[in-house]
Amino acid sequence: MINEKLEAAFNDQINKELYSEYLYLAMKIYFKEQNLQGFVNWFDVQVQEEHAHAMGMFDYLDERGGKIVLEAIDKPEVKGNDILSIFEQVLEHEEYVTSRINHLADVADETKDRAALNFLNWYIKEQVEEEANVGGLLATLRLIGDDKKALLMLDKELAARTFVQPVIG
Ligand code: OFO
Repeated sequence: MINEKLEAAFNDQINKELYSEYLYLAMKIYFKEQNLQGFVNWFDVQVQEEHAHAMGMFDYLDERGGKIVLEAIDKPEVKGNDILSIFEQVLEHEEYVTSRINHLADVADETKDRAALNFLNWYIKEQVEEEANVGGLLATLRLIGDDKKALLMLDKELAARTFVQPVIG
């Protein structure tokens, strides 16, 4: 049986992962409007990944006999209105998610739940990858600047990204 405080922290993180899914779905709209289909595809994959992250925790909480409680998902707020500021927000958001995953791991540590800590290691590693991917993309976008041709080349590259169902835990 899972500790109540840890159960609440897992439920909170499920909500945050679903919010991430919702936020990336909202960002995808901008790229659809710009007709940048590679970016649209990148966000599609991102949306599926976030859904998988939420479901990984959902299934884990269930497996541990915890009570799953779904709260309302906040309205997604896309702050910027250009590619660079949207990706700055993506990085900022991933850094925030990292801090929440670390918090969840702290609660697992506090409650001496070694199994949960072991499970959460997957998410800790995933966040390193997420931040590195987005950070890399952001650096490329800064290099591209106003170069439309280079942007279209990047768009083509992003069209090749595919979703791979992660094996979590
Ligand atoms: Fe779930 O990793 Fe992004 O937010």
